[in-house]
Amino acid sequence: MNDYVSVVIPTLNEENNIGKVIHGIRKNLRCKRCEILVVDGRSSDNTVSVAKKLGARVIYDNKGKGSALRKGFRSAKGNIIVSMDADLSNEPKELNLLVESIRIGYDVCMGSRFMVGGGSEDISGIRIFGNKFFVLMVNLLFGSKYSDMCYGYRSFKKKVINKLNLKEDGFGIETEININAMKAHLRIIEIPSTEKKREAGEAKLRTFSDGYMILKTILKNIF
Ligand SMILES: Nc1nc2c(ncn2[C@@H]2O[C@H](COP(=O)(O)OP(=O)(O)O)[C@@H](O)[C@H]2O)c(=O)[nH]1
Ligand SMILES: [Mg+2]
Repeated sequence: MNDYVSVVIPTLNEENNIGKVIHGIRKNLRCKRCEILVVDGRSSDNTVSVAKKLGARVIYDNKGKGSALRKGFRSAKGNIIVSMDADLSNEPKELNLLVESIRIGYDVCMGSRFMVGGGSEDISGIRIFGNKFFVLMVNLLFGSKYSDMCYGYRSFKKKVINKLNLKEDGFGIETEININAMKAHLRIIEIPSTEKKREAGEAKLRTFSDGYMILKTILKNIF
């Protein structure tokens, strides 16, 4: 139990959510040593001051969610890393399941909204359709058995981050992780996760343009 857990949270204008997210982590995450690492995309609101006031470490990256996550993963001090959104859509009580999956030997653990026990209050019909299409495509192309993709609530063994060879700057990052975890023959587990509705502020993902980016991510990685 000498683990050190880093919870990496990309943020862009989440001043009304980030405080509750940090409190939720503190209340629920069972760990002796942990850090909350906020990777801010140069928010124009008070996200950074709220996060700092509540004791999070803050670093900056303004190239997109994927770029922010990559920077956060590099900077994380923990041997276990959790990626979590800042909009209160990820349940902090699921944190221990994510962490435990790494403790018992998996390299990557991915929350899934489409397994028994999972769900989403925040995904539209068109995004469910797109997600299912991408999941099917990746499963056929890379021999995986994923039930979800494009969902950011995950955990990682820090040691395997380099093997994931991550390059995506935007919302293609989750898909890139799914594909490269398969290519690197990592030990992968999915666990059910319930996605709540974003509490305040606006979603940054644009269904069609980011959907196109995700498609490009899949095609790029075939070769
Ligand atoms: N640092 C950084 N974070 C971002 C960026 N875009 C989105 N995020 C964060 O990534 C998380 C997921 O974004 P969100 O808009 O909720 O996407 P959705 O849930 O897929 O609709 C949230 O914590 C956002 O604040 C960005 O360009 N930079
Ligand atoms: Mg969201």
